[in-house]
Amino acid sequence: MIFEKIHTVPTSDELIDKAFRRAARARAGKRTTGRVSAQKAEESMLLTSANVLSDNLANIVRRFPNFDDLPRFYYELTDILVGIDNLRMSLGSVDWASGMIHDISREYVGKMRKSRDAIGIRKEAFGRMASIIKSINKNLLMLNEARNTLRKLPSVHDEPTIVVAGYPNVGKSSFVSAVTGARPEIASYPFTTKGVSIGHFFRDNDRYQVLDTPGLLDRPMAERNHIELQAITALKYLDAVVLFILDASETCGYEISDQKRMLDEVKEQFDLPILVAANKSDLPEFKETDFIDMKMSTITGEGIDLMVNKLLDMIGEKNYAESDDVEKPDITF
Ligand SMILES: Nc1nc2c(ncn2[C@@H]2O[C@H](COP(=O)(O)OP(=O)(O)OP(=O)(O)O)[C@@H](O)[C@H]2O)c(=O)[nH]1
Ligand SMILES: [Mg+2]
Repeated sequence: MIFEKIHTVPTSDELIDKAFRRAARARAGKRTTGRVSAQKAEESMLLTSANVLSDNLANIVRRFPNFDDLPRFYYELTDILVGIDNLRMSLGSVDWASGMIHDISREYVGKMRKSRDAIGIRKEAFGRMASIIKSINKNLLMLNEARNTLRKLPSVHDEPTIVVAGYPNVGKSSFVSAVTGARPEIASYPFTTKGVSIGHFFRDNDRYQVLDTPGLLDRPMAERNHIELQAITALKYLDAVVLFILDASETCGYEISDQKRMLDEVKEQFDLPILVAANKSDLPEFKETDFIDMKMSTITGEGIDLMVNKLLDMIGEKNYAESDDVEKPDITF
């Protein structure tokens, strides 16, 4: 997971404590008698605290991913959850502070060498460094909150994906289990209580990902707020096709006409290829409809293999069309 290597971001007080404790230890190590060695001890105290501070700050910045390199899906989610501009600003402040601390230590080492009051100079430097660190406390707090939020994002891989949509109880999870064989991994997803479940399967040595999105693509768009819509929209940045599952037996409790309405909304919302599957073909209540692409039953297994083949064809066609967009040979006869 991309955000896993971000460590806890310390507060100003924690950073200052750590730096000054290490400085005191550095001085203790150098303490002998005489004015020159006393000055050396103060200098080492100053340099140690400055290094601890500027290194820690630089590491905070380094451990956040470069936002321009994030897969678009994660970029969108990061923006919804914490705001990319806010993050950039906070990281910029931390980077600035790291540089300032470095400059202050240079400046005060110089002063110390020309002065008889090494302790006074060192204290003054500490005061300036501490105030720089305190001035970025709100940025540090923001980054730590962002870190805690981003770590909870699901590990959605950058690989061909089938996004499963449909009303509650239509058989979405049953389909995912039928295809992936295993119990899918459940991961939290912004603005849903149920999270997403992610399964994988292999075909001809290629790995595919199946994403079940209960609570996300299972009810009319009009019932959603702006932020939920954005969380849904992020899905379109995956290399994905959508499988819309319809319960053609209506035993899920939703009429086909309502399910059809949601299908139209999903089509409008996503610029992704959509396959419409009518599930529960094993039930006597199963109704034939004209807008479906295929029938299936996740209980008897009828139609599942054909469904998967068709979905993989759609992924292949989509990627072929996209690669075609990029290199248009200019052939004239
Ligand atoms: N008869 C029949 N029942 C099915 C079929 N597929 C799923 N079911 C049943 O329908 C119910 C709902 O199935 P789920 O796979 O949990 O549906 P879901 O879409 O994941 O539901 P939510 O997670 O609540 O959105 C379960 O009782 C399944 O056993 C099918 O092909 N035939
Ligand atoms: Mg489910």
